[in-house]
Amino acid sequence: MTPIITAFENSPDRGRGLARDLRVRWALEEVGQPYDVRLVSFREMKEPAHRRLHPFGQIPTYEEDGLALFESGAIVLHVAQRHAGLLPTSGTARARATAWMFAALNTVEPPIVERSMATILERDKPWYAERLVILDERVRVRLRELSTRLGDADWLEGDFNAGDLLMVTVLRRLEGSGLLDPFRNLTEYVARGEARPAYRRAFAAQLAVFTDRNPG
Ligand code: GTB
Repeated sequence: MTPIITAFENSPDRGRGLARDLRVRWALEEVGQPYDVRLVSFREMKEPAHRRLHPFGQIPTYEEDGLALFESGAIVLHVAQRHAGLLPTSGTARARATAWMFAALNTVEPPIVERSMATILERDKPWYAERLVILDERVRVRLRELSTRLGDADWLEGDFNAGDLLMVTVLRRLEGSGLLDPFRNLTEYVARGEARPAYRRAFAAQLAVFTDRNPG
């Protein structure tokens, strides 16, 4: 069966590639696995039929031959385990690449998401400016550490792998914040990820959903 993923019917980012189905699309494109997409509205995401797939009423989900998955990281890991190309074959290298997948989602993404949510939901609060300074610094700490580790390498652990795929999507969430700009090796790292043909196909497919619904 062709896997089916879910994505926003109407993404609030207007096709900028920030919703998390992008990482799943990218992984599927990297390994050459065709997929179908079921678009869901915000209302549908909270209905029982979708919650059976995703207990938290979110996207993305993934269905294939009796398997239903939620959590973008778990889906990317599943795709990477089933197909060649996204994880090294040697056990040690595979474990290291998996550690970077967790680092992206568990160590780098949380402060970035917290900052991004504050800019959306807390902008009108009297303490917003003060809080933003704190949130910015938390993000900068992680960027500094990541930048130091990456150094002048192309990818985090040898060849491009699922850890880089997730890390690039996480860092992209800082687009427009200016926080990434001082870290030249990280901006180049993100650009390298975005230049991959599989990324470009994934981005174009997600953008097409938005432009089809919002012509002109
Ligand atoms: N931990 C889960 C995962 O990794 O899969 C998180 C899933 C998640 O946050 N899904 C979001 C969602 O369904 C979409 S990606 N939200 C609807 C809801 O919770 O009701 C997050 C996202 C949304 C919008 C933008 N944007 O507009 O810039 C960026 C990222």
